[in-house]
Amino acid sequence: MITESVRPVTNCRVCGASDWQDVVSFGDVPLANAFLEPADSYEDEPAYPLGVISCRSCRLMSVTHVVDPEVMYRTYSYVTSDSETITRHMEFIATTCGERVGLAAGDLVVELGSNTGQQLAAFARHGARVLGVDPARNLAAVANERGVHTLPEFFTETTAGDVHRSHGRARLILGRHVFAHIDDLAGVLAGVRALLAPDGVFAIEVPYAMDLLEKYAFDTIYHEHLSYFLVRTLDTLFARYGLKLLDVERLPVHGGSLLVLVGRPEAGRPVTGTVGELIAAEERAELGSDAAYREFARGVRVVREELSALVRSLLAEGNRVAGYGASAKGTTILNICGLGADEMAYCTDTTALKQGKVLPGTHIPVRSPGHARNDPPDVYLMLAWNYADEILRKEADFLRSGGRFILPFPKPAVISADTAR
Ligand code: DWN
Ligand code: ZN
Repeated sequence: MITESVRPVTNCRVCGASDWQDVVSFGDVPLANAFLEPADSYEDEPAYPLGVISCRSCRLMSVTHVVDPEVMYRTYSYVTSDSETITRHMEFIATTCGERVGLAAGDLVVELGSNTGQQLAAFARHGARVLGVDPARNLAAVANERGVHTLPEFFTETTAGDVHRSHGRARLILGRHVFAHIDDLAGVLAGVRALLAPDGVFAIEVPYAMDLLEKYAFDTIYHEHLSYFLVRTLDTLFARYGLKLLDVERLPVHGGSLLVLVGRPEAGRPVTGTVGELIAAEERAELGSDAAYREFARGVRVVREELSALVRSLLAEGNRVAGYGASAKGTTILNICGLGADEMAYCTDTTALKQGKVLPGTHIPVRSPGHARNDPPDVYLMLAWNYADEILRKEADFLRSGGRFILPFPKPAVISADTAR
């Protein structure tokens, strides 16, 4: 463990309480996106404690330890996917948020964690003025090259003030799969208040804790994901920091997410019925009680054991197994299930930045789809299962020639040409 870059969570970042229920603990695990160059030895590879706790007061689920964001994000390997699923989703976000905010041509849209600028490019096509803010210098450079102006910074109150002075107020501030990565929620929300137009909307997309709990999808647990939110927790959070939760929508993207719209209370935008409906569903599922999290921990133990046993039995039958998608989630699965380079031939991934490297912790080599096509395994462990439909369509030939996929959640299952949807 590298002690100077990590600190244990003490007080809840949403409500300030410190009465935590221990949920799961995975020991020391390397960072999910810290891909390595192939080497003879990986002795110095950093690993940090990984586990989840639940705040008994507001039911935020949090990782047990926070790793310095400078370590995790200044150079980043995850490039927003250009898959059909995500391309369609980004168009949906641009249309839906545009309509809900009532965006007019020339209105400013600012995105936190804007990666290489794909989402903002969709807003620009709809006529918005766009500005990205992303701490990953390598990705901000790519976004700037494609013409999406991007500041290589963390979004803080200071950054927000600078953007306000240089660009004016934003009618939409967007954070897709970045809000759950932020420790200083007070600072970021102060920045949002400083930059948001009086009738503006702050829209975020976060993994939904209900999906995590229902599917036992423990692979979404890694150091980048500091928070797993329920709607009731988000409601508490925004009220605490002078904002108002306006709308929530469950979306299938990234294995189960919430699109959350937030505004200034004084703007008088209406609150939709889905907010109360989802809070009521969370109450019905008794997500305020310790029992729900004990049940999650039990399910995680079962999936972990079954998945590991399934891969090992396929190997014992003489099959060659490889990973499909060197996702951050995949790093968690492989490390937590103890599946390494002895078990997995390689991991295929479309991201050029990842190809030729090895996965954190397990040191499984990452290969391009071209390599995978020329040297296919018998079975793929689907590590990007959130794109399962798209991948099964794309890999119809692999399935037709007898190849199989393992889908990990909610119960590990083998998919062949006969069973593929
Ligand atoms: O929150 C986060 C989410 C949104 O993105 C980040 N903390 C990190 C990242 O998580 P992830 O790596 O688990 O995300 P994805 O989008 O599920 O990653 C899929 C991986 O699989 C990418 O590396 C691309 C790859 N892929 C592939 O090789 N072939 C994906 C598809 C669809 C494919 O057909
Ligand atoms: Zn709390």
